[in-house]
Amino acid sequence: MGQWERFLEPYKQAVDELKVKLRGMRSQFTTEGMTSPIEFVTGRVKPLASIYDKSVEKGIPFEPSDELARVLQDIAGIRIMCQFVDDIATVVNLIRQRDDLKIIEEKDYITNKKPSGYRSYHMIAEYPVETVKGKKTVLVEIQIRTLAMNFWASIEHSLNYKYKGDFPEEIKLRLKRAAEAAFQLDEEMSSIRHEIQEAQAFFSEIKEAQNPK
Ligand code: 0O2
Repeated sequence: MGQWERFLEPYKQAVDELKVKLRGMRSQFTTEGMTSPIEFVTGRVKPLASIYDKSVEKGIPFEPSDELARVLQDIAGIRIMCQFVDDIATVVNLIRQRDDLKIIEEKDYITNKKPSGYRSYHMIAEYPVETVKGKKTVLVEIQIRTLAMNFWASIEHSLNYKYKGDFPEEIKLRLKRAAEAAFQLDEEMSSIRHEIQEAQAFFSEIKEAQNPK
């Protein structure tokens, strides 16, 4: 097994475990007949090419090391998507209460959006992974955002890949406008949250009546 593969193994395990655990939270809410603040959860181990780019950007050697793991912080990444902006605070509190995650840093890019227009709530946490050689604590970055924030970020991320961060002025302007539109969408949805949730509860009752467990 290669040295990178060995180094990344606990991060892969952390991502796999946390996806199951956080998706479990969603189904617990549903089972309890409550609306879940979590819409869906994704996760990834940072690809080697991105680890390379970030190590160059941060000025650290591109090699599997404790320094790299400490500086990068997001080798293991989890993303939690919510329907409404208010759900984000609920999810943040649920995560703060967990015994298996020790939060070491929080970055609120919702109150303080990035100059690019990026909005999201980031939590950096320590997570213990049981390995055959004993316990290994790894850092995990958890990004919590609405569906609208996620839509904007994934489009901007692909364009960033294309233009390597050097956007033509026209694209920059359009992205700013799109970020504003995503913000307005979140505001509008929040204002009719009650109606939306009533309709969703109604439809899930119908579905359950049609397919009883
Ligand atoms: P990927 O491909 O998602 O892994 P720094 O950039 O060094 O000042 P830091 O500490 O590295 O900041 O992390 P930061 O900015 O808190 O969060 C980094 C991650 O947040 C990014 O990871 C993205 O996932 C996301 N992110 C931050 N800013 C933006 C943005 O302007 N647009 C988009 N689309 N995503 C953003 P990576 O490693 O850059 O990318």
